[in-house]
Amino acid sequence: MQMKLSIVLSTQPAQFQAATFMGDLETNLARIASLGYDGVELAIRDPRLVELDELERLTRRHNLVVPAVGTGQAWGEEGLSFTDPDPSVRRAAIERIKCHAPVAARFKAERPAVIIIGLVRGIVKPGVDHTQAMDWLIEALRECSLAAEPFGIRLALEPINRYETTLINNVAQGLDLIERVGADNFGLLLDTFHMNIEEPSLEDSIRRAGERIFHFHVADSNRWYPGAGHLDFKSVLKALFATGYAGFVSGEFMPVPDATTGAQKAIEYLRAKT
Ligand code: LER
Ligand code: MN
Repeated sequence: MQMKLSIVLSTQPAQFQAATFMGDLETNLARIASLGYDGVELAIRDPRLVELDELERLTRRHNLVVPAVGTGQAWGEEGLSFTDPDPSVRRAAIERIKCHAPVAARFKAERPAVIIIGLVRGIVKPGVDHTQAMDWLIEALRECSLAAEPFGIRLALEPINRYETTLINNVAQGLDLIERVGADNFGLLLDTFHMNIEEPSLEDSIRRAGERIFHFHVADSNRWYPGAGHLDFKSVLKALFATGYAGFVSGEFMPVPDATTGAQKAIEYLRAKT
């Protein structure tokens, strides 16, 4: 069976460098579909600020599955996080993630859609004890996983490299966190760019994460489109599918030389690898 491919589209302006597509939704969704992608991963900072009916209409018109909704811009643009020392910021972050559940559930999806927990987990601010931050994180994840469950939605925390956060950088820490959160609908999103920095072996870590891999991001070692760097995608994808992973492989890379060219090169390269 052919691998299912999606690509990140930011629904609102953002500073995040690896939001591959950004800007006019209609044009970008048409372009993503015409390049041959099966789905689109929607980065939504605040669902209340997006025309959801229109977004849903457009994704369906282009027959694009929405396997995952990204939330990192709530951190990037507004500073919301599960581990901020200010309880009102933590509460706002939790409420924001909870309000993504009915949103993620309304789009076309082939499997339970995923809400991505990226940098909204926080980075452990100066003066905050790491153990305390972990406790806040676990509490927040329990509450959000429970709230997402009735919608049939799963949460996927992304181990993110050490230059972006001090909380959960690798798969081993992610699996530990899963144990502590103790919710069936809580798992991991693995991203080859971060893994290349943090994991001793991408393939071993993929095998270790196994059925807890709920979503998968691809970018090459330089965070350009797969094929532009030195990662061995044939081997990485073989390991991923050997775990039984049946979800989407989602392109999240810098728009180099531009979003369309990068997306086109990525799909050609990845299709040739499986
Ligand atoms: C988001 O998916 C990601 O990979 C992070 O680098 C966000 O900063
Ligand atoms: Mn990512």
